[in-house]
Amino acid sequence: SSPDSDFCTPELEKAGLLNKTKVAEGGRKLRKNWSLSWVVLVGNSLVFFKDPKSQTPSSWRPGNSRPESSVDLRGAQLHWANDLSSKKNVFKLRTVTGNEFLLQSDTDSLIKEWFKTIQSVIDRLDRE
Ligand code: I3P
Repeated sequence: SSPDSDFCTPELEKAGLLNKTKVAEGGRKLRKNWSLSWVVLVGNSLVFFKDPKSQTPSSWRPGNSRPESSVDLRGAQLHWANDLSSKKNVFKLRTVTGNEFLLQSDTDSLIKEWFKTIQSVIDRLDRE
């Protein structure tokens, strides 16, 4: 990273809508609960927001920018995981803390781009 970026807002790598489900917490398996999520790749983190469109009026708040959760990509592992779902284009992200997420899109090009971009961030962190 350039010297300047250490003092500025971390670089926004990518953002978009993906289907997401958490499948493990600290290595403990969880029941799937797929939902559409607004996913933002920024700096060393993947940040998940609830899809505003899927929210009921009562759950909506002005400037609803509170992340649902955030994943540290340092030491994370990424694998295509079409064997783990009946859906197509699924990959699994596993964090060092043993949290596991499946991410999915029906659009082949879109999910390939996400995989490539997340992997490049993981690779960059591995080299640091
Ligand atoms: C799950 C739900 C998920 C499905 C999962 C089911 O049932 O249908 O969508 O995962 O399959 O168990 P429930 O809603 O009753 O929890 P996929 O869509 O990824 O296939 P699985 O148990 O084979 O993972």
